[in-house]
Amino acid sequence: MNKSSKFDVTVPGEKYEVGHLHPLTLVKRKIEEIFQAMGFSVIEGPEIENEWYNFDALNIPKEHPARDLWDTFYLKNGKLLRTHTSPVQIRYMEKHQPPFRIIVPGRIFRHEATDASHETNFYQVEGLMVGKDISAANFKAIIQEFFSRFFGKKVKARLRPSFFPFTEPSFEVDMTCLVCQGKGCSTCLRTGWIELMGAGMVHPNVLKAGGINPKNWQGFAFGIGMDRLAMMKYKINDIRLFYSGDLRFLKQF
Ligand code: 2NL
Repeated sequence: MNKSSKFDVTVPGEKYEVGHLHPLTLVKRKIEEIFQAMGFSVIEGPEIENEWYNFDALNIPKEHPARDLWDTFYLKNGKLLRTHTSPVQIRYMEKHQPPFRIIVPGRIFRHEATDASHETNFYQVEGLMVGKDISAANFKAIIQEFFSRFFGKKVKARLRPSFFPFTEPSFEVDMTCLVCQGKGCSTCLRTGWIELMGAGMVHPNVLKAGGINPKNWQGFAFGIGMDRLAMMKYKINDIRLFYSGDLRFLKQF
């Protein structure tokens, strides 16, 4: 190199770090892609809600414990932080007549103590499909297909009876345990199944609250914790890691 030259153009440039998407963003986008391919629209709505949209319209009784201060963050103006994304579905029903199929991903809030599986701020995705003859069998087929595409393996779904005020009948939904492929292991407590979400047929009172006549229409709804899905997919054992901002965690995705 010429000694009078100021710059050595052959010296490698300085390396700088490039950021990337958060694991929850990756999971949200994957969920949206899979449901959009099955004909669902992605809808979003406000995080600050009122009691009508968050509770009353969902057939949740006035004396229900979830309304308690321990579970809901109430604001000074009588509003609250939504505890699920269901209010967005109610708002959607008010403006659209069936048939429709939507998913609603979003941030939700619960006033509770945090630990490895609980956060006060987390993410959920709910789904709602309403039509002339939509049944629980349609739900089972769609969710099984969703799980298979999301986890990239053939998995089965199983419905067990449960209760939610906004669906009747209601189910807990289990999926084949991916650690042992359903053979039974310590993760699934030897059952071969992992509980993942809740679902059911939309309660007639909820359709009515959304301005839809339950005599003409029926449908299913479901709710999944997005953090929980991400934890299953990436084998993460503490929900708080998502919100820690810890680069040692984030750099793995
Ligand atoms: C759970 C349960 C669920 C729904 C959410 C829903 C919404 C409308 C009408 C009826 Cl507008 N249902 N959402 C239904 C069943 C279960 O979530 O445990 N999620 C983690």
